Amino acid sequence: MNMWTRATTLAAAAIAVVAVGSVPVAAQSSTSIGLIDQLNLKLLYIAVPITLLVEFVLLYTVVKFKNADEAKPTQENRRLEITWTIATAVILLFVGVASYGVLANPDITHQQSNPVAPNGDDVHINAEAYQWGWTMTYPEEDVTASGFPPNIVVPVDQTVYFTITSRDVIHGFAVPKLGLKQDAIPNQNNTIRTVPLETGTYQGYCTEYCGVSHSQMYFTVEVVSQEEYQNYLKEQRSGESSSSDGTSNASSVSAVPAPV
Ligand SMILES: [Cu+2]
Repeated sequence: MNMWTRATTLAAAAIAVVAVGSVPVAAQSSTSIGLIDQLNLKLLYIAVPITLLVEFVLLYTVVKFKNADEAKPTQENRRLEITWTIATAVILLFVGVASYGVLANPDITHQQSNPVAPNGDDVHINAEAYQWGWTMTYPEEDVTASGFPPNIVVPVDQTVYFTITSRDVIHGFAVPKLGLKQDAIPNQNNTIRTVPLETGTYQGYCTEYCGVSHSQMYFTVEVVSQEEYQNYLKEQRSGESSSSDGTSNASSVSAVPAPV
């Protein structure tokens, strides 16, 4: 490596550090999306310098050898070969360790069956997909999320478990802004968890093409304060007990205010 190449490499690395350093890190809306964003940023630290280095070497070669009559065969350079083998190994190891740390995190990975026994404080929601919609229930609270498409209300700063399944074909449960995504498979319960960190309304939808009304399979996740969450549960319970037909239907419990 001559002086010129060395200087170019250094410049590339410096630009990369500045570029990556100026990437704004968005506020985390949940623990899951926080982990995903952090990993993305780490991988960017690796990818940007490599991209710049390759582009600089490419341009340098094109400019330097543009008038060469014919390409000369490469001579063996053991030092260079050892360097790039070790460098590649180190980079892949870093990417592997960083990725595995996130993939294995309980806020990212899921459990096949339904062994989750949430503590008293945890919120547990069953999300059942069907052609074409979602039934969202709170099994411990005996509450069904109202609205069509349904609106799930969850408290901020508290662990929430979603147990996802399907009544018919394969669907997909996804709330991108909260970093949640999981397959909804018939006869299988996939449980994922997260801790919402910011109040607000987050759009969710089906991410597995499942028939003509696939695009209608929306739902929302509303993250509210603990107090609002308790009020929500109370309202839902009284709203459901006042419905005469007994069968709690997700679409029947709409915005009708409960009699007090
Ligand atoms: Cu679907």
